[in-house]
Amino acid sequence: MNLDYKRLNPKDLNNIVSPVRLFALDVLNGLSEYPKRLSSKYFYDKRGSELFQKIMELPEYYLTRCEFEILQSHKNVFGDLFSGDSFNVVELGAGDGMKTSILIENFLSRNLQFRYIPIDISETAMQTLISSMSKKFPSLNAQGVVAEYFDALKWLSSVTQQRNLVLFLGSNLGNFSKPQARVFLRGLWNTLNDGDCVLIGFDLKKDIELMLKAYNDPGGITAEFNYNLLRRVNRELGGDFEISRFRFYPSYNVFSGAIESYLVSQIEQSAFVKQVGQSFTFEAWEPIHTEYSYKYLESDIEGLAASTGYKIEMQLYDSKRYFVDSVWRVEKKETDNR
Ligand code: AVI
Repeated sequence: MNLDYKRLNPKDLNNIVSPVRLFALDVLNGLSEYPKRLSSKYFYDKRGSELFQKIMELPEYYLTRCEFEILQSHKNVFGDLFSGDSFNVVELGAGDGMKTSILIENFLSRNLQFRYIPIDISETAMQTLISSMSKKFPSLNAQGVVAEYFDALKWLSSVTQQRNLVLFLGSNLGNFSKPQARVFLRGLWNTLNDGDCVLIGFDLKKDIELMLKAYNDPGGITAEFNYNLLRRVNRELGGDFEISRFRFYPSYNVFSGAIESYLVSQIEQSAFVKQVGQSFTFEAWEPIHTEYSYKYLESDIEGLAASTGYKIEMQLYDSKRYFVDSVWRVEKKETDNR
Protein backbone atom coordinates (compact mmCIF):
# COMPACT_ATOMS: atom_id res chain seq x y z
CA MET A 1 0.00 0.00 0.00
CA ASN A 2 1.21 3.51 -0.81
CA LEU A 3 -1.15 6.18 0.49
CA ASP A 4 0.38 9.50 1.26
CA TYR A 5 0.36 13.13 0.27
CA LYS A 6 2.99 15.67 -0.59
CA ARG A 7 2.83 19.42 -0.02
CA LEU A 8 4.67 21.16 -2.84
CA ASN A 9 6.83 23.78 -1.14
CA PRO A 10 8.18 27.12 -2.41
CA LYS A 11 11.35 25.37 -3.63
CA ASP A 12 9.22 23.11 -5.87
CA LEU A 13 7.10 26.01 -7.06
CA ASN A 14 9.25 29.13 -7.24
CA ASN A 15 6.42 30.66 -5.27
CA ILE A 16 7.03 32.81 -2.23
CA VAL A 17 3.68 34.51 -1.60
CA SER A 18 1.95 33.03 1.45
CA PRO A 19 -1.75 32.03 1.20
CA VAL A 20 -2.79 34.68 3.79
CA ARG A 21 -1.03 37.43 1.83
CA LEU A 22 -2.71 36.29 -1.38
CA PHE A 23 -6.09 36.30 0.39
CA ALA A 24 -5.44 39.83 1.72
CA LEU A 25 -4.43 41.02 -1.77
CA ASP A 26 -7.53 39.50 -3.37
CA VAL A 27 -9.76 41.08 -0.72
CA LEU A 28 -8.10 44.45 -1.29
CA ASN A 29 -8.48 44.18 -5.08
CA GLY A 30 -12.00 42.78 -5.03
CA LEU A 31 -13.45 45.27 -2.54
CA SER A 32 -11.74 48.19 -4.27
CA GLU A 33 -13.43 47.39 -7.58
CA TYR A 34 -16.81 48.58 -8.72
CA PRO A 35 -18.95 46.48 -8.53
CA LYS A 36 -17.30 44.91 -5.49
CA ARG A 37 -16.45 41.22 -5.57
CA LEU A 38 -14.91 38.45 -3.46
CA SER A 39 -13.74 35.25 -5.16
CA SER A 40 -15.70 32.05 -4.53
CA LYS A 41 -12.37 30.21 -4.24
CA TYR A 42 -12.24 31.55 -0.66
CA PHE A 43 -15.47 29.77 0.33
CA TYR A 44 -13.60 26.61 1.23
CA ASP A 45 -11.98 27.00 4.62
CA LYS A 46 -12.84 24.34 7.25
CA ARG A 47 -16.28 25.83 8.00
CA GLY A 48 -17.00 26.52 4.32
CA SER A 49 -16.12 22.94 3.35
CA GLU A 50 -18.48 21.63 6.06
CA LEU A 51 -21.24 23.88 4.74
CA PHE A 52 -20.62 22.73 1.17
CA GLN A 53 -20.88 19.14 2.36
CA LYS A 54 -24.33 20.01 3.78
CA ILE A 55 -25.31 21.74 0.53
CA MET A 56 -24.53 18.56 -1.41
CA GLU A 57 -26.98 16.68 0.82
CA LEU A 58 -29.83 19.19 0.34
CA PRO A 59 -32.88 17.92 -1.60
CA GLU A 60 -32.78 21.13 -3.68
CA TYR A 61 -29.12 20.68 -4.73
CA TYR A 62 -29.73 18.10 -7.48
CA LEU A 63 -26.21 18.33 -9.01
CA THR A 64 -24.44 15.87 -6.70
CA ARG A 65 -27.13 13.19 -6.94
CA CYS A 66 -27.24 13.48 -10.73
CA GLU A 67 -23.49 13.05 -11.07
CA PHE A 68 -23.52 10.16 -8.61
CA GLU A 69 -26.13 8.43 -10.76
CA ILE A 70 -24.06 9.03 -13.93
CA LEU A 71 -20.89 7.59 -12.42
CA GLN A 72 -22.76 4.60 -10.98
CA SER A 73 -24.46 3.71 -14.23
CA HIS A 74 -21.42 4.27 -16.49
CA LYS A 75 -18.59 3.22 -14.16
CA ASN A 76 -17.41 0.51 -16.56
CA VAL A 77 -16.52 2.81 -19.45
CA PHE A 78 -13.72 4.82 -17.80
CA GLY A 79 -11.34 1.92 -17.24
CA ASP A 80 -11.38 1.15 -20.98
CA LEU A 81 -10.18 4.59 -22.07
CA PHE A 82 -6.50 3.57 -22.25
CA SER A 83 -6.96 0.01 -23.60
CA GLY A 84 -5.22 -1.73 -20.74
CA ASP A 85 -2.23 0.65 -20.33
CA SER A 86 -1.43 1.77 -16.80
CA PHE A 87 -2.63 5.29 -15.96
CA ASN A 88 -2.92 8.02 -13.33
CA VAL A 89 -6.33 9.09 -12.02
CA VAL A 90 -5.65 12.76 -11.30
CA GLU A 91 -8.43 14.47 -9.39
CA LEU A 92 -8.61 18.28 -9.29
CA GLY A 93 -10.28 19.55 -6.11
CA ALA A 94 -10.93 16.14 -4.67
CA GLY A 95 -13.51 17.02 -1.97
CA ASP A 96 -14.72 14.05 0.06
CA GLY A 97 -13.94 11.49 -2.65
CA MET A 98 -17.44 9.95 -2.49
CA LYS A 99 -18.00 10.12 -6.25
CA THR A 100 -14.44 9.15 -7.10
CA SER A 101 -14.79 6.07 -4.89
CA ILE A 102 -17.23 4.65 -7.45
CA LEU A 103 -14.51 4.70 -10.11
CA ILE A 104 -11.72 3.55 -7.81
CA GLU A 105 -13.76 0.59 -6.59
CA ASN A 106 -14.49 -0.36 -10.19
CA PHE A 107 -10.83 -0.07 -11.29
CA LEU A 108 -9.60 -2.07 -8.30
CA SER A 109 -12.17 -4.83 -8.85
CA ARG A 110 -10.93 -5.11 -12.47
CA ASN A 111 -7.27 -5.21 -11.37
CA LEU A 112 -6.42 -2.20 -13.54
CA GLN A 113 -2.96 -0.68 -13.12
CA PHE A 114 -3.48 2.88 -11.91
CA ARG A 115 -2.37 5.41 -9.33
CA TYR A 116 -4.78 7.86 -7.67
CA ILE A 117 -3.39 11.42 -7.50
CA PRO A 118 -5.77 13.86 -5.79
CA ILE A 119 -4.74 17.53 -5.95
CA ASP A 120 -6.11 20.08 -3.50
CA ILE A 121 -4.94 23.41 -2.18
CA SER A 122 -6.27 22.59 1.31
CA GLU A 123 -3.99 20.43 3.46
CA THR A 124 -6.87 19.67 5.86
CA ALA A 125 -9.08 18.47 2.99
CA MET A 126 -6.21 16.32 1.71
CA GLN A 127 -5.55 14.74 5.12
CA THR A 128 -9.23 13.86 5.51
CA LEU A 129 -9.42 12.44 1.99
CA ILE A 130 -6.26 10.35 2.28
CA SER A 131 -7.30 8.93 5.64
CA SER A 132 -10.81 8.00 4.42
CA MET A 133 -9.50 6.50 1.15
CA SER A 134 -6.89 4.41 2.94
CA LYS A 135 -9.59 2.96 5.19
CA LYS A 136 -11.92 2.26 2.28
CA PHE A 137 -9.30 0.91 -0.14
CA PRO A 138 -6.31 -0.60 1.72
CA SER A 139 -4.73 -1.77 -1.57
CA LEU A 140 -5.00 1.62 -3.32
CA ASN A 141 -1.80 3.18 -4.67
CA ALA A 142 -2.20 6.94 -4.14
CA GLN A 143 -0.10 10.07 -3.92
CA GLY A 144 -1.94 13.23 -2.91
CA VAL A 145 -0.50 16.64 -3.82
CA VAL A 146 -1.25 19.79 -1.81
CA ALA A 147 -0.77 22.65 -4.28
CA GLU A 148 -2.48 24.81 -6.90
CA TYR A 149 -3.73 22.65 -9.80
CA PHE A 150 -1.23 23.75 -12.44
CA ASP A 151 1.76 23.69 -10.10
CA ALA A 152 0.82 20.12 -9.19
CA LEU A 153 0.25 19.10 -12.81
CA LYS A 154 3.60 20.55 -13.88
CA TRP A 155 5.31 18.68 -11.07
CA LEU A 156 3.42 15.51 -12.04
CA SER A 157 4.49 15.66 -15.69
CA SER A 158 8.11 15.98 -14.54
CA VAL A 159 7.93 12.80 -12.42
CA THR A 160 5.72 10.45 -14.45
CA GLN A 161 5.21 9.44 -18.08
CA GLN A 162 1.94 7.54 -17.52
CA ARG A 163 -1.32 8.26 -19.28
CA ASN A 164 -3.62 10.56 -17.30
CA LEU A 165 -7.33 10.53 -16.65
CA VAL A 166 -8.03 13.94 -15.09
CA LEU A 167 -11.25 14.28 -13.10
CA PHE A 168 -12.83 17.69 -12.74
CA LEU A 169 -16.17 16.70 -11.31
CA GLY A 170 -19.10 18.40 -9.65
CA SER A 171 -19.65 21.39 -11.98
CA ASN A 172 -16.48 23.00 -10.63
CA LEU A 173 -15.78 24.42 -14.08
CA GLY A 174 -19.09 26.28 -13.73
CA ASN A 175 -17.49 28.53 -11.10
CA PHE A 176 -15.18 29.97 -13.78
CA SER A 177 -16.31 32.72 -16.13
CA LYS A 178 -16.42 31.62 -19.78
CA PRO A 179 -13.02 33.19 -20.60
CA GLN A 180 -11.50 31.76 -17.39
CA ALA A 181 -12.87 28.31 -18.31
CA ARG A 182 -11.19 28.50 -21.72
CA VAL A 183 -7.88 29.61 -20.21
CA PHE A 184 -8.10 26.86 -17.59
CA LEU A 185 -8.88 24.12 -20.13
CA ARG A 186 -6.14 25.24 -22.49
CA GLY A 187 -3.71 25.42 -19.55
CA LEU A 188 -4.72 21.87 -18.65
CA TRP A 189 -4.20 20.80 -22.28
CA ASN A 190 -0.69 22.28 -22.11
CA THR A 191 0.28 20.14 -19.12
CA LEU A 192 -1.16 16.91 -20.60
CA ASN A 193 -0.02 14.59 -23.41
CA ASP A 194 -1.74 13.60 -26.64
CA GLY A 195 -4.31 10.89 -25.83
CA ASP A 196 -4.78 11.79 -22.14
CA CYS A 197 -8.41 12.16 -21.05
CA VAL A 198 -10.35 14.58 -18.88
CA LEU A 199 -13.74 13.94 -17.31
CA ILE A 200 -15.64 17.17 -16.66
CA GLY A 201 -18.99 17.65 -14.92
CA PHE A 202 -21.33 20.23 -16.49
CA ASP A 203 -24.66 21.33 -15.06
CA LEU A 204 -27.05 21.77 -18.00
CA LYS A 205 -29.43 24.68 -18.54
CA LYS A 206 -32.91 23.74 -17.40
CA ASP A 207 -36.04 25.10 -15.69
CA ILE A 208 -35.03 28.36 -14.04
CA GLU A 209 -36.95 27.81 -10.77
CA LEU A 210 -35.31 24.45 -10.32
CA MET A 211 -31.82 25.91 -10.77
CA LEU A 212 -32.55 28.88 -8.49
CA LYS A 213 -33.86 26.63 -5.70
CA ALA A 214 -30.59 24.72 -5.74
CA TYR A 215 -28.81 27.98 -4.80
CA ASN A 216 -31.40 29.37 -2.38
CA ASP A 217 -32.43 26.60 -0.01
CA PRO A 218 -35.14 27.44 2.54
CA GLY A 219 -32.94 26.35 5.46
CA GLY A 220 -30.40 29.05 4.61
CA ILE A 221 -27.35 26.76 4.30
CA THR A 222 -26.28 28.34 0.99
CA ALA A 223 -26.78 31.79 2.50
CA GLU A 224 -24.53 30.80 5.43
CA PHE A 225 -21.99 29.41 2.93
CA ASN A 226 -21.82 32.92 1.42
CA TYR A 227 -21.80 34.76 4.79
CA ASN A 228 -18.87 32.56 5.76
CA LEU A 229 -16.80 34.46 3.20
CA LEU A 230 -17.14 37.62 5.30
CA ARG A 231 -16.70 35.62 8.52
CA ARG A 232 -13.45 34.28 7.03
CA VAL A 233 -12.24 37.82 6.31
CA ASN A 234 -13.03 38.63 9.95
CA ARG A 235 -11.27 35.54 11.29
CA GLU A 236 -8.17 35.45 9.10
CA LEU A 237 -7.62 39.07 8.16
CA GLY A 238 -8.93 40.85 11.27
CA GLY A 239 -12.04 42.24 9.57
CA ASP A 240 -15.02 43.72 11.43
CA PHE A 241 -17.84 42.92 9.01
CA GLU A 242 -21.25 42.86 10.75
CA ILE A 243 -22.79 39.89 8.93
CA SER A 244 -26.42 40.69 9.81
CA ARG A 245 -26.15 43.91 7.80
CA PHE A 246 -25.76 41.89 4.59
CA ARG A 247 -28.38 39.92 2.73
CA PHE A 248 -27.69 36.92 0.51
CA TYR A 249 -29.21 37.24 -2.95
CA PRO A 250 -28.79 34.68 -5.77
CA SER A 251 -30.24 35.33 -9.24
CA TYR A 252 -30.16 33.69 -12.67
CA ASN A 253 -28.82 35.59 -15.63
CA VAL A 254 -30.60 34.00 -18.61
CA PHE A 255 -28.28 35.70 -21.05
CA SER A 256 -24.95 34.52 -19.63
CA GLY A 257 -26.43 31.30 -18.22
CA ALA A 258 -25.03 31.82 -14.72
CA ILE A 259 -26.50 31.69 -11.27
CA GLU A 260 -24.95 34.85 -9.83
CA SER A 261 -24.67 35.13 -6.07
CA TYR A 262 -24.37 38.38 -4.12
CA LEU A 263 -24.11 39.68 -0.58
CA VAL A 264 -26.00 42.98 -0.52
CA SER A 265 -25.28 45.65 2.07
CA GLN A 266 -28.68 46.57 3.55
CA ILE A 267 -27.48 49.87 4.98
CA GLU A 268 -24.77 52.44 4.41
CA GLN A 269 -21.77 51.17 6.37
CA SER A 270 -18.06 50.59 6.40
CA ALA A 271 -15.89 47.66 7.47
CA PHE A 272 -12.23 47.74 8.46
CA VAL A 273 -9.86 44.90 7.53
CA LYS A 274 -6.76 45.02 9.72
CA GLN A 275 -4.42 42.86 7.59
CA VAL A 276 -5.28 44.95 4.54
CA GLY A 277 -4.94 48.14 6.57
CA GLN A 278 -8.01 49.68 5.02
CA SER A 279 -11.73 50.41 5.48
CA PHE A 280 -14.25 49.62 2.76
CA THR A 281 -17.42 51.67 2.50
CA PHE A 282 -20.76 50.45 1.24
CA GLU A 283 -23.78 52.43 0.12
CA ALA A 284 -27.17 51.06 1.12
CA TRP A 285 -28.09 48.18 -1.29
CA GLU A 286 -24.61 47.97 -2.78
CA PRO A 287 -23.75 44.36 -3.75
CA ILE A 288 -20.62 42.23 -3.38
CA HIS A 289 -20.49 39.57 -6.08
CA THR A 290 -19.45 36.24 -4.56
CA GLU A 291 -19.94 33.46 -7.12
CA TYR A 292 -20.81 32.47 -10.68
CA SER A 293 -22.27 29.01 -11.25
CA TYR A 294 -22.50 28.68 -15.02
CA LYS A 295 -24.98 26.34 -16.65
CA TYR A 296 -24.26 24.94 -20.11
CA LEU A 297 -26.01 24.07 -23.35
CA GLU A 298 -24.78 21.07 -25.36
CA SER A 299 -23.52 23.51 -27.99
CA ASP A 300 -21.53 25.45 -25.33
CA ILE A 301 -19.76 22.22 -24.33
CA GLU A 302 -19.00 21.29 -27.94
CA GLY A 303 -17.63 24.79 -28.65
CA LEU A 304 -15.51 24.79 -25.49
CA ALA A 305 -13.92 21.40 -26.28
CA ALA A 306 -13.19 22.32 -29.90
CA SER A 307 -11.71 25.73 -29.06
CA THR A 308 -9.34 24.36 -26.39
CA GLY A 309 -7.91 21.33 -28.25
CA TYR A 310 -10.01 18.37 -27.14
CA LYS A 311 -12.19 15.81 -28.89
CA ILE A 312 -15.41 14.80 -27.10
CA GLU A 313 -15.35 11.04 -26.59
CA MET A 314 -18.55 10.56 -24.58
CA GLN A 315 -21.45 12.51 -23.14
CA LEU A 316 -22.88 10.67 -20.13
CA TYR A 317 -26.22 11.90 -18.74
CA ASP A 318 -28.35 11.21 -15.68
CA SER A 319 -31.89 9.91 -16.26
CA LYS A 320 -33.42 13.42 -16.02
CA ARG A 321 -30.74 14.91 -18.32
CA TYR A 322 -30.03 17.65 -15.75
CA PHE A 323 -26.28 17.04 -15.75
CA VAL A 324 -23.62 15.64 -18.06
CA ASP A 325 -20.23 14.09 -17.39
CA SER A 326 -18.26 14.77 -20.52
CA VAL A 327 -15.17 12.72 -21.45
CA TRP A 328 -12.68 14.62 -23.60
CA ARG A 329 -9.48 13.36 -25.24
CA VAL A 330 -6.44 15.64 -25.58
CA GLU A 331 -5.57 16.06 -29.26
CA LYS A 332 -2.09 17.29 -30.16
CA LYS A 333 -0.66 17.58 -33.63
CA GLU A 334 3.07 17.51 -34.35
CA THR A 335 2.79 21.17 -35.25
CA ASP A 336 1.22 22.18 -31.93
CA ASN A 337 3.48 24.62 -30.19
CA ARG A 338 3.82 23.48 -26.59
C1 AVI B 1 -18.47 23.86 -6.10
N1 AVI B 1 -19.46 24.42 -7.00
C2 AVI B 1 -19.57 23.61 -8.24
C3 AVI B 1 -20.77 24.68 -6.38
C4 AVI B 1 -21.76 25.24 -7.43
O1 AVI B 1 -22.79 24.61 -7.65
O2 AVI B 1 -21.46 26.27 -8.04
C5 AVI B 1 -20.64 25.65 -5.22
C6 AVI B 1 -21.96 26.07 -4.66
N2 AVI B 1 -22.33 27.30 -4.48
C7 AVI B 1 -23.54 27.34 -3.96
N3 AVI B 1 -23.99 26.09 -3.83
C8 AVI B 1 -22.98 25.28 -4.24
